[in-house]
Amino acid sequence: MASRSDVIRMLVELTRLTTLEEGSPQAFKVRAYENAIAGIEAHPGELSGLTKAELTQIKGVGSSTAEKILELERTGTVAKLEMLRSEYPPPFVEMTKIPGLGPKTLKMLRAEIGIEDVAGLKAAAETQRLRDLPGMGEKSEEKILRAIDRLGLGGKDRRTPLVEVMGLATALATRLAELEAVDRAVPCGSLRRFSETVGDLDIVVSTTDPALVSAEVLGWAEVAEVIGAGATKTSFLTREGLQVDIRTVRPDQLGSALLYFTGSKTHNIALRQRALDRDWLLSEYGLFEGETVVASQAEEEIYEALGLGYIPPPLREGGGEIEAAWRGDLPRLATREDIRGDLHFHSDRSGDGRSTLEDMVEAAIASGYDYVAITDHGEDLAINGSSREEMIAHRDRIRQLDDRYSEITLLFGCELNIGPEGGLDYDPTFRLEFDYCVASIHSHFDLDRAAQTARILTALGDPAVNAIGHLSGRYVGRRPGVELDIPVVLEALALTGVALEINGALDRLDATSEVAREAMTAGVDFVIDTDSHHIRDLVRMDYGVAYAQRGWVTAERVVNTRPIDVLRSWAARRR
Ligand code: DGT
Ligand code: CA
Ligand code: CA
Ligand code: ZN
Repeated sequence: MASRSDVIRMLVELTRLTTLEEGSPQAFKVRAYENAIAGIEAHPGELSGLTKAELTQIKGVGSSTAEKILELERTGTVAKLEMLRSEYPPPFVEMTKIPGLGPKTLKMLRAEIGIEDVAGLKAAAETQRLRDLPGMGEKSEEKILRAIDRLGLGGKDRRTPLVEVMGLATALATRLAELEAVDRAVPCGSLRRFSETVGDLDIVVSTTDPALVSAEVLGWAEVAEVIGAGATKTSFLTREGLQVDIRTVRPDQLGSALLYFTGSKTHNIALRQRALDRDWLLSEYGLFEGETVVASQAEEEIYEALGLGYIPPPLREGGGEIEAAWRGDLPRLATREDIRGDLHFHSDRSGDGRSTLEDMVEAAIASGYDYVAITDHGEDLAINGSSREEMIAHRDRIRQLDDRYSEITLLFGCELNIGPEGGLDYDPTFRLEFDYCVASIHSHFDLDRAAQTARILTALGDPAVNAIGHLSGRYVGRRPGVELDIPVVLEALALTGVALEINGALDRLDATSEVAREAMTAGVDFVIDTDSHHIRDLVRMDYGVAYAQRGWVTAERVVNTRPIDVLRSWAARRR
C-alpha cells in the first residue's frame, strides 16, 4: 500500500527525471507534477483507497497524475517512472549537480560524445574534447573540472550531503522501529554527529530477532544492490549509490553499540584507552572487566563508568570533549528546549516564500515559541524582495496578527540583502523601522577574500543589523562559501554585538561548526534559526541546534534562548 510519502517521493523523482526528459524545469509536465506535489502536501489525510475521481478533486492533481498514484497503489511501481529511470540512471542524473550543465547540454553531451557519468565528463574535459561542441569552449572545460573537484564528485571517497540523507535515515529508522521484534532503531555514524556530509549511513537496531530485521531490509524498495547480509549486519546500496549499513544488536547491548557506531573513530579510540587504563575492555558489545559486564545498556552508563559526563554526539569528534568531560566542564550546550523563538522566518510576502503569514504564525505557535521575527526579503532581492510600500502594508498585517494572538509576540523584521560593497536595502532611516533584521549575502560569490570581508564589516556596522545570516553562503555539496578573513569578522561581531547565525537548513548549516567554535572563543553571540519558507521548514530548528552543538555553542550565548523583553532590548540597542 502506498503511503502519502511514497506518493510524494514518486512525484519528486518524476519531476526530476521529467525535467531531464523535457529539457527544461519550465516544461508543462514538470509544472504539472510540481503542482500535484504542492496540492497533496496541502491535502490532509491518506491517499490510499481514493478513487480516480476523488484524487483529481485534490488541487493540482490531474487525470494523468491520478492514474500514476493508482498504478503505484496497485503494482508498487509506475511504468513511466521505470522507463525514465532506465533512460536516466543515477550516474547520469548526478551530472545535473554541476553548475551550468542543464538538461539540454547533458543530452547534447550524451548524443555527441556518449557522456554517461561524471567520470566520463571529467575525462572528456581533461582531454579537451568538450571545447568544440556546440555552446562549449575552453572556459567551460575549466569550469566543469573545477566544479567536479569542488563538489567532491571526482574521487573514490565522495561524500553525500546530509540534506540528501536525513529524510531517508529517518524513514528507514521509523520503519524498523515499527517492527514488533524491534526495540529501537537509531541512525548513528557521522549523521548522528551531525557532520554536514556522510560517507555512508549506519543504523543500529536493537532486536530479539535479527533474522527478521535482515529479511525486512532485503525487501525494501530502496535496495538497489545488496552488498552483504550476515547475522548482525545487512548492507546495501541505494539507487543514488549511498551505502546503508543496518546493524542488529541485543537490547541489553544497545548503549555500547550506539556508542561504538556513532564514533567518531578518534573519540572511540580515546574512550577505549580510558577503559584500558582501568584494565577494562570497551567494544560494541559492552564495557567489560574480564567476563563481567560493567555497563552496556545505555551510553550514559558507559560514560559514567569511565568517570565522564554524558557527551552529546555532535561533540564526539576528538576535539577535546573527553578531557572536558573528565574535568567536569563540558559546556552547557544550547538545546532545542532552550529556544524561545525563531528569528529568520519568511512568509509568502517573499517571492520564494511558500506559506501564508497566518499559516507561518500558527506553525510558530504550534512549535511553542514565545516570539518570532517575520523576516521577508528586502527590496534588493529582485523578484523575491518587497518594496518599501509593500513592507509597510506587511507591517500592518503583522501588527494585526500580533494583536490577535496573545500567545506569541510577532516582530516586524527583514532579511536585508548585503550588496557587493556592503550596502543594504532601503535607506538607513527606513531600516530602523524594523524590530529586527538579519543581513545576508545572496549574490557576488566570486569576489576575493578582502572584498568579501570588507562587505560583511560594512554591513554589520549598520545599526539596523542584528545578525549576519548564513555567513559563507555555501550550499553543502553544491556551492562553496565565500572566502572571508574569519578572525577579523569574528572580532567585529564580538565588538558590535551582532549575532552570528547558525542556519538550520540542512544544505546550508552556515556558519560552519568550525567557525562557530572559533566564534565561541572570540566572545560572539549567536542566533539559531530556520530560514523557513514553508511550514514544513520549522523542523530545521532541531538541525540548527544539533549543528550549533557541533560548534560547542552554549545556551547562554544564543540570543533566541532569552525572554522576549531581553531579546527586544538587545535588538533595539543600536536603533
Ligand atoms: P562516514 O561514514 O565516513 O561519514 O563516517 P562515520 O563516522 O559514520 O564512519 P563509519 O561509517 O566508517 O563507521 C561508523 C562508526 O563506527 C564510526 O564513527 C566509528 C566506528 N568505527 C568504524 N571503524 C572503526 C575502527 O576501526 N575503530 C573504532 N574504534 N571505531 C570504528
Ligand atoms: Ca557512516
Ligand atoms: Ca558505515
Ligand atoms: Zn532567508
